[in-house]
Amino acid sequence: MTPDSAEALLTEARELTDARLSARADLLRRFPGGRDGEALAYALGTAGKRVRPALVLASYRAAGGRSPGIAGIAAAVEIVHTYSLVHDDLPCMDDDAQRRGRPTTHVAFDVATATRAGFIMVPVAVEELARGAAELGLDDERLGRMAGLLLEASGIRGMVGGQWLDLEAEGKSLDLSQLVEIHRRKTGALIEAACALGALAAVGQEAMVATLTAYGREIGVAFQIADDLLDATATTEELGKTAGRDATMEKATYVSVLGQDGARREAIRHAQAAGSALMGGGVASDTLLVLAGYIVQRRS
Ligand code: GRG
Repeated sequence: MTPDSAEALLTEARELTDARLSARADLLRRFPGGRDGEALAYALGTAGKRVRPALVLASYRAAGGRSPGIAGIAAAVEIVHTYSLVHDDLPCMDDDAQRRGRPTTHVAFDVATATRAGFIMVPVAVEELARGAAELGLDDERLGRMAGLLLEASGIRGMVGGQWLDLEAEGKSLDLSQLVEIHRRKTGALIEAACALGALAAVGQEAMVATLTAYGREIGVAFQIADDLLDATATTEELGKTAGRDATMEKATYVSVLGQDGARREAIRHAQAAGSALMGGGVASDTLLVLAGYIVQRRS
């Protein structure tokens, strides 16, 4: 049985992932311990939507996987995402005081502690990935491929590179091709990796990995366009983070380039392309289709 709604899948992903994150937080409170350990536990304990873990889970199942050990892979992706949020909120980047309805890590602790906590989370994510892979009985070659994929998506060719371009673009106007490049790397790369990792963990056919990667690539861009729209239209209470930051920071977004209606159309177009990628690859997953719809319609 697979969940028949996005909410059901997100709840399941949250329960599976949060148990792992909480166990990790307990370990980190002991080592490195102290203020760094507390900051790590604080960041890992914040309540996100768990979209990336849900995508790992749904992709794993679409590729035929059935083990609960997939939670380790989902948690690894969520830890990388959490690090990115901690660093994104720092004064040298988006300088935000609120995240997931709570003070950001550097506000609750201090900038140096939050910066260290972010860096520590990257190898912690790889440890979690290795543990999950062992529970799934994956061999070292597959683990190496999965770790390489996760780190490449997080690095200069993916998330870090996209964030860098995004910061450099503040106050400048961009065309759509520059914008899609930023969105694909800053946000899309990790979402694409979540889908690819789910497929790789199921040790299915390579064609399945390619199809789920193509789905993730489209849904990743759709996710960031929806984020642009929410920043312009939702409230701080709905978002749990400061609304309207993009305009304040003079960021080029889909909304500033195409307007709200144009941005909404692009988000839907990418979500439909994600569905077409599944169909083209012969992957029948209602859950992934439902998630694609959720990603463009969500209110937080
Ligand atoms: C060194 C230049 C440099 C970068 C470091 C900070 C960083 C790496 C990257 C930033 C990546 C980032 C925060 C992209 C935005 C992604 C995004 C839309 C986040 C919001 O995700 P949700 O809505 O949040 O899933 P929750 O809280 O629900 O998990």
